[in-house]
Amino acid sequence: MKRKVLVLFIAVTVLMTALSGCGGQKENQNEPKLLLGFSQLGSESAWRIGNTKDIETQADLRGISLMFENANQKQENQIAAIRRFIAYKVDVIAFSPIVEEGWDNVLMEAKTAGIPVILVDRDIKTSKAGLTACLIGSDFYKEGVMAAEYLIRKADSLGLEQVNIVEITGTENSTPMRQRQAGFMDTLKNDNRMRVIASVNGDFLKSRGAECMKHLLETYGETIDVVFSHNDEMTLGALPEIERAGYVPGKDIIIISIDGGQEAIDVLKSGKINCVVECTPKLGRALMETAMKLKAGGEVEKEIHPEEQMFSDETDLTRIGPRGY
Ligand code: GYE
Repeated sequence: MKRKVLVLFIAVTVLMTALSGCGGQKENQNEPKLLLGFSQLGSESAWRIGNTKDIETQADLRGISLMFENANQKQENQIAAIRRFIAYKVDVIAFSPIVEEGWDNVLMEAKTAGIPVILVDRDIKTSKAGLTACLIGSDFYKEGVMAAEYLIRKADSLGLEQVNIVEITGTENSTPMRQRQAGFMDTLKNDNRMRVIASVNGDFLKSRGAECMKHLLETYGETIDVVFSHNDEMTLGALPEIERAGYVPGKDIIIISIDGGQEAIDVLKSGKINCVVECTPKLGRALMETAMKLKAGGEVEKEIHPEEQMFSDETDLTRIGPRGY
């Protein structure tokens, strides 16, 4: 008898579960508002790690389901991830393209599948129109301009007549590398004190920053007046090499960096970096809001650039709050 009651109880429970599933009410409550596929390009820097954390936090806050994939610095991994997002029929795809060229085919596939694509952080180059919905990222050209304007002021204040600059650049063919360089060079080109004596590729990595600096010091030694480094990681790799070679960074050599992560700001405060141009990784909120608009079929802004500032030995550094990356 007891067994029969148990069997009956199980049967009723199964039936009720099935019925509530058909009605769909319960399922809808648990269904995510939006399924977002995001391909991050890697984890090469504090900036990148802060960016990933911010995107995850902002998705969580809104109950957005994030399919996250890390491409470990390889474009082919990003292309494969985007193809998986298409096969999975996500609502919206977002990705931070490691380099600018080479995305046309996979983006055509997303377009054919009717899935909108958001570019996060970096831009792409394509001859086809309408492959992406928008770009959410920093104005890297402006960052390069701010770095150069600082240097002009610094050279004025020190009364320098000739300024030999070495540049350590980010990942080749990436938007921040191209735009930071262009903004910097364009701003300096009419100032005939300024000479960029070498430009070497450090791939946005601390280890490469150290290698590049070692090589630059061996080749150009005491003629180096300025290091312009495209990110904090490479700067932090370069500084110990400068000290090892017997120079005082921030005094013998002017150090200019970009990103503004906590570690670099602490070093700026200690005087070993002269200027840090901010590049915020906090793009998650704008990304989630844009993805929700796209899912709802709404219009979105074509380009969203966060406001950014500059920190340097010209300003009061005691007021800088915790950076969060
Ligand atoms: O400056 C660097 C990171 O694309 C803005 O990539 C980003 C850059 C950032 O590795 O630290």
